[in-house]
Amino acid sequence: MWNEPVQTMPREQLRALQTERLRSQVATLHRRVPFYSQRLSDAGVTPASVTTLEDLARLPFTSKLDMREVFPFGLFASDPVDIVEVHMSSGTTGKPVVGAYTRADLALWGEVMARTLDAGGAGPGDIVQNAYGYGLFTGGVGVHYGGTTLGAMVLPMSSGNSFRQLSTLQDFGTTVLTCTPSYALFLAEYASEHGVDLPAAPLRAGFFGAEPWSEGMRADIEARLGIKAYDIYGLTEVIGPGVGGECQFQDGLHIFEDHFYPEIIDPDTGAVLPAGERGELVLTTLTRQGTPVLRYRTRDITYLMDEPCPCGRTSRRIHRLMGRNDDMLIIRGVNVFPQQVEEVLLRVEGVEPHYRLIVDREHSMDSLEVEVEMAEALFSDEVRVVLALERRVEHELRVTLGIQTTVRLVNPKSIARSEGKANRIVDRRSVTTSV
Ligand code: DLL
Repeated sequence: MWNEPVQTMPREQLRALQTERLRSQVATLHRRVPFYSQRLSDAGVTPASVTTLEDLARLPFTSKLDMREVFPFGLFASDPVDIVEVHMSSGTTGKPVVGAYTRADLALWGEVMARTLDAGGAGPGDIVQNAYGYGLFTGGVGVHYGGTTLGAMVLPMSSGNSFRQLSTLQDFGTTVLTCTPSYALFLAEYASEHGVDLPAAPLRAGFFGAEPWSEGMRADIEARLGIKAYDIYGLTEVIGPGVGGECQFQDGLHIFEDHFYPEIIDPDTGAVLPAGERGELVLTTLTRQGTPVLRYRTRDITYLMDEPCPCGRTSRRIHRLMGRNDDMLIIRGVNVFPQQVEEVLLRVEGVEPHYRLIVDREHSMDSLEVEVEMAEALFSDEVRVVLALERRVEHELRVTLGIQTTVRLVNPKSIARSEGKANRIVDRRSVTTSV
């Protein structure tokens, strides 16, 4: 096991380590990040009063919205000169969320991702085909650091280009595939269309995450690719992938608790819930330097599993993610908020901000169709004008969201108005319901 002494540390010792690290992290945040010193003093907490892990419950939460307000540098706890890498993902509206890494943070990322891959049996001698996107998204680079730290051979493919993915897989005899679960299924279909027998290939394991998937989808991926499919979890705000992952027993994701402290809360009251009770996952970083977070509300729904795991790791696990309690959609691994779509529609002349988002899965790949009302003035116009406007909105959406959509203009006032909460999302993928 990678870093076995740490991963199998007796719980009491682990708690002592977490306590010491929490105290030091709170002191750093108080000293170095005005946003947090203000929040702590608003909550009447001094760093010296934080002496146990239970004290965490008195500390304020951090939300995605907070991050937006202090974009881009407001949560940096290190000198900008010590930051060597930055990643970003979509925020609720307008501004993205920023994660900044010092050299020590990159080493930490490599360490926790090495643990993630090792937990599913990957190691030196493996050929890891990394088809998560490289760039501002944390998936590609995070898995990459884990693979090289572990001593595997990493093929930095990035996402897309299925023809090349498949030929590389065959030419190199790839043994481990890393990508979103929907892309894994897409690749399986693509392979069978091209007469490639993946179960007969050397491929034996895959590490999938960045979007919701179900046990049913796991069974499908395992059968069609002839591999073991492991669930891996993480988020930009905390580090990227590497917050936790499944071991060979595939029963819950081990959280790397010596670096990331998990709590489950009641999303309405904020009260901390005991193991086994379903609620919102809240994470506190214990060792991050660049952008540490205190009680970050992930919006992800799950529960904590504190029974010992037969693998010997002493960390607590979370159940496979069971959905989110906000309206963030994840489309082909990219986070999309309806508000971002709305902002684009408000900007473009000729359309009204009355819309529906129809999410579907075609050939295992997510698609997003945006139905939007055209303005009255345009209603009588020629088809040519309407088509040009559809392409224009698609272009604007691609620039803002980073994904291709299909825009369909509909008649003015044809989208049902709602008297309460607008229900603008039709998600036909329904993978989150069958966990
Ligand atoms: O998706 C980090 C990542 C990359 C994780 C590659 C795993 C593999 P973000 O783009 O910030 O970071 O999106 C984070 O994605 O809050 C969850 O809602 C969702 N998510 C991530 N992993 C899983 C998973 C990356 N295994 C958001 N199951 C999170 C379900 C997941 N949802």
